[in-house]
Amino acid sequence: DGVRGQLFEQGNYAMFIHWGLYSQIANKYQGETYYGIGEWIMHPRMADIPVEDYKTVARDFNPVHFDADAIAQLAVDAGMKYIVITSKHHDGFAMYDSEVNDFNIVDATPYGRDPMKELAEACAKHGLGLGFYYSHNQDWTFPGGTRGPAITEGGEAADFTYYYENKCRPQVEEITTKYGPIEIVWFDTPGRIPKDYVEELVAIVRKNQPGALVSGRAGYGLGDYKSHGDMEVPHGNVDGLWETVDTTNDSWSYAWYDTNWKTPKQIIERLVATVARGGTYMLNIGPRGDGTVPVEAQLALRKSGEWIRRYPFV
Ligand code: JFZ
Repeated sequence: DGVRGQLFEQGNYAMFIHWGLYSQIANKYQGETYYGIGEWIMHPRMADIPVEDYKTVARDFNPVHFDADAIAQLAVDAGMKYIVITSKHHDGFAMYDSEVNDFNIVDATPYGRDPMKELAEACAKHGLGLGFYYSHNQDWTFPGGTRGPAITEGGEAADFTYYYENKCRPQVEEITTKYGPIEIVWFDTPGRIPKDYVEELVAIVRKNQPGALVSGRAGYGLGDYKSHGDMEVPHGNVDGLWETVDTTNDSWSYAWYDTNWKTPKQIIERLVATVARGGTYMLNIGPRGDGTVPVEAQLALRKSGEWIRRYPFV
């Protein structure tokens, strides 16, 4: 919890984690495989899953092999300085113990543990920073969220304000107060969210986490830095604070068929190309629904990490 911006100067290699109910589906739904980014499986262009059906997936979500300490150790071995994980993606499922909404990992699954709490503790123990991804505009399962249902469970019309006041704002309060000091709130896909809501969300982060960065994808230029297009490594120098987000394979979240793993050499090349141009490189892993991290991703991270840690350029 130092000076804002310091993170990108001192910690310009990070682990991104996409993990949620969609990891359980792994791009195979009702016997059929869908190709694309796994965390979008609900979407009409993918399996087109109705909200009520998607919610039942939580009953089988039991990531007993999730090991926060092992993931933190993997990040350390890779040479990374902090971890940013999906606290809530567009599907609306909270991967933490939310008092505000019971569509979350503690209240809606047999697992009943709070992995964000465990990860916060593991990061503190291993000297890593922690950040939370939070989908502030899109919420596909809560009434009024962008691409979400238009009516409440009681049959009343729900607009974006309904979603914002009853879920988004109070959940951003939660993720910025329940887990100790965090380094980043990674908002994404602002779409048409009204500007005053983004201003208020940024103010909440400032109040609760004065040292935390707000991602460029908060919207309206209100974030602290620029995010390049996904998986895009720039070909020239870029001014200011910026990052590139990238994947170890193709999908962000776990997809059963996705074996297009980057080699250790590719990882080092992309990291060097980014940090040499003044940026921060955040490389994603997608744990399975049972909490395990694919061994190929672990090997690529550890092998590249041997070289990265030998020459402390990040
Ligand atoms: C978003 C999400 O929709 C996606 O599921 C994933 O979480 C990714 C990291 O972020 O997708 C985007 C957002 C912005 C761009 C591309 C994909 N962009 O600006 O190029």
